[in-house]
Amino acid sequence: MAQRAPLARVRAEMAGRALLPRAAVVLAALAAPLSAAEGPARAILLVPDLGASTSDLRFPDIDDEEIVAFDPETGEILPFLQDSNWRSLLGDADGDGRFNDVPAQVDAIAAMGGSVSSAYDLLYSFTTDRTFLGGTVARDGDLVRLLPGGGAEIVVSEEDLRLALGTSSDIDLDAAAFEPDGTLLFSLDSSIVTSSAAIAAENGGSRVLPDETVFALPPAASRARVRLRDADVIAAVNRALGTSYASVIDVQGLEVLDGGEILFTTGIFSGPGAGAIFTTAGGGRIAVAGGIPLDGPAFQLGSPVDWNGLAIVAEPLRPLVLDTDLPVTSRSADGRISVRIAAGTPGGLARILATPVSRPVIAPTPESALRGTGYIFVARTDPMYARSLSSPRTLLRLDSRGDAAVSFRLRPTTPAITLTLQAVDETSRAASHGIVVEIVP
Ligand SMILES: [Ca+2]
Ligand SMILES: [Ca+2]
Ligand SMILES: [Ca+2]
Ligand SMILES: [Ca+2]
Repeated sequence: MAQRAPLARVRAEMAGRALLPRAAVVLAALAAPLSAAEGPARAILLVPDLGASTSDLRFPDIDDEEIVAFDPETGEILPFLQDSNWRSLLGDADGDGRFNDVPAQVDAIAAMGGSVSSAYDLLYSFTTDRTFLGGTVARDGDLVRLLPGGGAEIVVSEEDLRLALGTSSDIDLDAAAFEPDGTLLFSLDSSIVTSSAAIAAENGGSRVLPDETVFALPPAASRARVRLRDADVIAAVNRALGTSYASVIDVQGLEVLDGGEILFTTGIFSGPGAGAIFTTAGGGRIAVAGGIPLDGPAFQLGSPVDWNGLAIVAEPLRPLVLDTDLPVTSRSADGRISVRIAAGTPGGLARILATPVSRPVIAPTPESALRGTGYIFVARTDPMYARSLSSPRTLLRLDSRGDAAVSFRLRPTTPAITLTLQAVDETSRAASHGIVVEIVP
């Protein structure tokens, strides 16, 4: 159980960091009722399974390694972490000179308490094993935290989960959430067979545990418990929908509220329940937040979808978005770097910062004067930083939605270079995540 000490430390670090600048907001949210039925508006973070399209034309496509933030008060859905942001966060992890080491797919996210404002405030599981800068190998059954500078720390390991489940099967974690006392709730992406008589007894006598099963692992425990059997999950969904599904395919996203109510997403990708967030409250319902039932239509989805990851945080989140369609841009012909900003202050100004990024990726700097992510992802020591701070070309007027788009033309003499760009809202001082653009000959 070697992960117990790191888990406690990580929880304290992440909750403490989040509480410092926003204590009043967080404490107010914690004091509010925490029932999903009548709870306060809060940010809901979601990872699509196999990609999704939304009818919000600002960001019509979401890939399955990307995370979106849904605001139940406004119904707005915005990218929280995109492909281009992963390039900035992870750098050139495999050392081939390219900043293209984006994870194939994220299959679990978990919030650790407190607020979430940057990618460093979540834990992740991936669908494949991957190696981070610094050499840390995250297995698909691990739950990891990202470290500034491109590294990662394994917070809960696949091996410890496998031992706690009493199985010799290879496991892949695909849903995770933490109760206030640090108990990990989790689910796996395929069925396993346990050799633990105690776990089998909790599972109605069967040693086979399907991928809808929700397990619980308390902080000091060496054995996992069955929190929800697959039959419990299927019954909750059928009660919520009035259906008679024999299967919900998979439990793919988990969150738990302070009262013990469990929210979950399933592998149902079409028909009733597709794209819904369910709650165990009342024996099974579609969760409600800000007065909105969290079914597929709530998310303005343009196509049937299911959610592969779920995390709910205690305060609204409106990430300042910086995005590019072309993370790899040729300087030949009429090459351009085109970027767009979204969700800034309507009618305000936003600054685009840009510098070359070194290999490996630079460590971002925490900047106490900034809101949003709270980090500077560009290289402040580079001369280009000062120029981007003062150039009239990098100051953009935002429209009535807080959006702007700009295109920089590349001269044929522009060297092959990798740039990091970041947006800062001049009014709110919110900072976006960084993006990376590779300029190639
Ligand atoms: Ca690479
Ligand atoms: Ca996984
Ligand atoms: Ca595995
Ligand atoms: Ca599962």
